[in-house]
Amino acid sequence: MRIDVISLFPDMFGVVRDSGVTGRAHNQGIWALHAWNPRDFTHDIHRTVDDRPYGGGPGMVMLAEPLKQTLQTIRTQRGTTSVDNAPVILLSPVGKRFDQSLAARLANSAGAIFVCGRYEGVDQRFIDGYVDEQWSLGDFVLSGGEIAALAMIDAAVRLMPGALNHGDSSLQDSFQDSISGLLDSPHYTRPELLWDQPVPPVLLSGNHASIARWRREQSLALTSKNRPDLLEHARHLGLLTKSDEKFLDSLKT
Ligand code: 4HQ
Repeated sequence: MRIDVISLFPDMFGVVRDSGVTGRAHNQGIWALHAWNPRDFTHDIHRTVDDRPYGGGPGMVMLAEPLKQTLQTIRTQRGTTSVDNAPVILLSPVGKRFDQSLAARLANSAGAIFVCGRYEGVDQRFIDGYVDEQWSLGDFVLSGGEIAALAMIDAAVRLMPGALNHGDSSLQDSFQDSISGLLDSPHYTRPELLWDQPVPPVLLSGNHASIARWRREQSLALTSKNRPDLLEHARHLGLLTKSDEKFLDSLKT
């Protein structure tokens, strides 16, 4: 997979290229990252990338022309023909909310070209003419699209075959389950007694059925408390057993 990003701060993408799971996957050639600065595609003495908004108002708007020039260079390098129809994705709070299914879609694709805006946003004519999709990290305002793009790249790359240490897809499965179904249960490691708090004894019992039931109940209780929307969704999909419902009932009393 090849990811291109257009950003006034291309150095920010060193984080996913060089560290952790995504860094190792990059070194293994599982994915490639190319970061482009639209300032390098300006032609005026001040290397201008923004200007004042028509109609007035605060802040500045990113110029369409340097973004278009950057995109044309990327398209030439990627090869406009054949299988490479990488979508141009703008990070924006007005976009479709990013989730695990979009991460999986990206992970299973040949890649994407992410456009990271700064200031108040991007000239709408660039969006109308060149952007295929708009994705949002969530209902909050960032200073730029970079941190949203970094989060999305991380979520996608870790799903690619070979990216995780835990070879098989077991980790991915539990993650998928926890997102589409219930929140993950708590984890414990050594020591057995820490700050006067013991590890829940069931986890030391060696009884795998009891452990599975305990984890399930922890997930149910946590999801009920923090994400009742996910619990309702899981119920709607028929993912809750009679035993689950009985346990949830017992929480109410
Ligand atoms: N932005 N999810 C870039 C965001 C955002 C989000 C605000 C995008 C600023 C210039 N991006 N503009 N939320 O808050 O993706």
